[in-house]
Amino acid sequence: MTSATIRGGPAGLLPATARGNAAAALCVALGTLAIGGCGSFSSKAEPSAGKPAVEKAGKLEIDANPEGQLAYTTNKATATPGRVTITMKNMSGVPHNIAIQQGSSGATQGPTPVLGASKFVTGGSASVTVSLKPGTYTFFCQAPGHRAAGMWGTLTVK
Ligand SMILES: [Cu+2]
Repeated sequence: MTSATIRGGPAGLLPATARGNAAAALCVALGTLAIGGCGSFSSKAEPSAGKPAVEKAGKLEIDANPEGQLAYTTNKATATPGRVTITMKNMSGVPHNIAIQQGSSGATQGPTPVLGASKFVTGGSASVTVSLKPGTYTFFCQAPGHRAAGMWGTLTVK
């Protein structure tokens, strides 16, 4: 792994940067024709930032990107301590779920326990109920590669 990482690291990063620059240049060139179409070229390693999801009466809704991007519609959620049912609507054709992990290790899973997970769904909704104490949690999709691609966010309980 280490030798592959050393050889592949810089070589693997350069094309991604080049693609990003090309995409950005294309966005500038087509700016007047494709307004709003360029946001999706932002880094895939970061979760999408939308309006934070807020728990109400024990229910929290965190939806999957409806166009099939590997992201939820927000990367932030808040809840009060206690039982919370998290529902994910996924209207895309890409199967996703939503899982809740203690702590925050970003785009990688890390060692902290996964407290619960919904079933995978496409074209509908799935939910998971967990009991949460005050603290920081991560919500993420368990489909291989999705969290690494940015399908995760931070749930703050207080
Ligand atoms: Cu997913």
